[in-house]
Amino acid sequence: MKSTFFCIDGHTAGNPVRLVAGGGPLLRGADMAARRLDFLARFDWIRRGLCFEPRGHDMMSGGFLYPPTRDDTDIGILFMETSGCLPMCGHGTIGIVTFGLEHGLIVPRREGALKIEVPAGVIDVEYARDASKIAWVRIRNVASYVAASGVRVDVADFGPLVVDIAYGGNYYAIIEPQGPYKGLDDLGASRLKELSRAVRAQLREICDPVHPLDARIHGVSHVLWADSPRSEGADGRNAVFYGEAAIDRSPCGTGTSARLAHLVWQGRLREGDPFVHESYIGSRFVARVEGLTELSGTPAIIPSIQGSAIATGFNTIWIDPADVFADGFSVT
Ligand code: PYC
Repeated sequence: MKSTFFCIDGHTAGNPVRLVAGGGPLLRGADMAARRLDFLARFDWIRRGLCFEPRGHDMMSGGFLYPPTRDDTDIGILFMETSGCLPMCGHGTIGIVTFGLEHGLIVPRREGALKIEVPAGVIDVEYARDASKIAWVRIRNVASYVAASGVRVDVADFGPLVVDIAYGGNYYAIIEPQGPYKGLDDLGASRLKELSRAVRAQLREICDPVHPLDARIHGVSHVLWADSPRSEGADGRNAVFYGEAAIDRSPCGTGTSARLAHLVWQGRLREGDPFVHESYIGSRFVARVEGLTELSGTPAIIPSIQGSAIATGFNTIWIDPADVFADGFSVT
């Protein structure tokens, strides 16, 4: 029997967000982290079917709303994308909150503010309405920190790179311009994807960063290529690789959080500093180092990310087990 999902599709700063507003499964688990594992164990076919071709594409990303497991939170979010179910997703949160509020799926206890449970922890969210629309969403993200620095990889047909690893809700390999990496414009999207796959594969053999407070969160999943800004008023630019073939069209919320932690660690940003981050396609998030903290003795920061999302339509999608491509596919 086919399974039907009622989705609100749209994008945050150009990167897709598919909010599954109906048809999501009931999950077991005492918190969103446990529910994430339950989803992956029993319902990952839904993610694959909704994210990969022919119903999705390499960049497809989104999530489900769930009742929270804690009295002090308004709602829970489970993220999905082609790379799996992320502990946290910034552009996804901005999109899901926007579409959820605009369509009455999220009812805030206090107008303008939400406390949201995600697999990586609890995040505070602020937003502003503009008539029936949500003008912007600001996330006060989970504590972000530098997990490793100076990791050397040698990429065939490219050269050696020194990579730092930082956490912003997911673990990022951060690569700054150096030696063979002259900047984003020198490479282009296809080459970035090829190189990212090679960098991530090598890193996964060398190290497995583990979250100091939650061992369920571990491993480098994303690769962030940093660069100087292209347009006036921006402080930096990046291209974030995820899954097997995606370059984030948004500046990437968790990537920006990791980058902020990295820049604070380097002494290039301080508490209170804003940071306007440009994406590969030139869209922007406004970020800020909201505070300094620590994670089991490791210095960390609390970043915020602000951006906006646009809903593009309703999408009723079914997955029919008789479809030879029910499980989706990707062409890399
Ligand atoms: O915005 O955090 C983000 C994100 C993760 C992967 C793609 N976007």
